[in-house]
Amino acid sequence: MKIAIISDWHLGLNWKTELEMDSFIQLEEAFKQIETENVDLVLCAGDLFDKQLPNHEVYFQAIKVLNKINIKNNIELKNKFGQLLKIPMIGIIGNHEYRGKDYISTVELLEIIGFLKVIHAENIKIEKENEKINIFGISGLPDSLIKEILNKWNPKPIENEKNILLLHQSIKEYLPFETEDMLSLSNLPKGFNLIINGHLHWNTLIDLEQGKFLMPGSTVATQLKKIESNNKKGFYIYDSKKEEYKYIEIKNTRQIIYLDLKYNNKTISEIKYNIIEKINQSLEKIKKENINKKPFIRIKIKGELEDGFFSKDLNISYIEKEFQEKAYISISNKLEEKSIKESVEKLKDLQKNKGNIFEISKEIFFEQLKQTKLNNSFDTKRLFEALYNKDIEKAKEIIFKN
Ligand SMILES: [Mn+2]
Repeated sequence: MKIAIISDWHLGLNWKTELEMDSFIQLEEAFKQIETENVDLVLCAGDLFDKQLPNHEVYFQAIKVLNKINIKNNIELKNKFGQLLKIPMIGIIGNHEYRGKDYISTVELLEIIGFLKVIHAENIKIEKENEKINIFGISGLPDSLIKEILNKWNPKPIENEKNILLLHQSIKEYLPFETEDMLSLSNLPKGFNLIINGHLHWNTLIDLEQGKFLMPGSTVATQLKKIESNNKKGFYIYDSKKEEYKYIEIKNTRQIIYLDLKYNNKTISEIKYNIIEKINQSLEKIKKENINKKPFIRIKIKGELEDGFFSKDLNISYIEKEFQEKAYISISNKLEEKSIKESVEKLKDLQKNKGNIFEISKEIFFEQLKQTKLNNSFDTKRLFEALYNKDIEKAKEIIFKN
């Protein structure tokens, strides 16, 4: 059997922004490519929609895309209402659409229209020419519940047949943080030839003891994480007879570029020109790859400014405007100022030495004046005394009559 494995479409992502059609366009492109692979079955590991309750426009676009998919239902797969499906597709509910058993999820709405069969804590046998594959699946559940519910369900792979399990969970080994309850590769259910996990938006395929662990990743970039920008969006094609897997990138997806820039002792304009240069280099690279969509460029700036320069003077919106025709740019500015760093240190010292409030406030005042570079133009001590005595007229006089 030939099986397409795809996940996390996040239909309706960035709705009401310039990027609102990306999730639909990229899903349509993915299925156009899947159609050419002559697959028997499509498996989808959750998060088909971005929101629990999308608006009608999002459903409209979703149904429009799904209606165009042309994959014959040769295995005669039916939904739970006994209707033959328009697409031979089996899916699970992801955390983005999970609403509990008392409510209808977006994915179940797609099921009743005939686009897929939804499974939860159950399995279904698919047969084609003497080949039997059992598809098991469970909805994406909170970390605090998944182990307990998996234990209760206790999915049992069927001997001498192939067994595939669909999950939508966080996995310890792939995340920079972990919770006690989070599943790890070592406590995944045993005995499956293939475990497919949605939820994490980058693709991977590794060997486990008995079989494979595969994450198709999302079909659209969501959180703009660095790991997502290093992987191109796509899906897997699994040939169960040949035991072959291939990852296929979706054509013409929007590119995400992640620039981590660190500076030391640089002025604002040096930094500004360097950022512009780096953006231009990235745009050149994209041009060479013949991608005609405006990319995302996410820039993180760190490091220390030359003395006397202020982080707030880096005009981020100027850079964003400069490139608005060519890229979506988001800059996070974490530059540190030398003088502020030093004054904070000094204040810490003062506190340690138990300076009184009057002395501390005086120190803060002088430190802040120093940063404005005005402290040579008038008598700062006199100004402080005047302000301390709430004598505004006197303070004005000291500043302006110098
Ligand atoms: Mn997701």
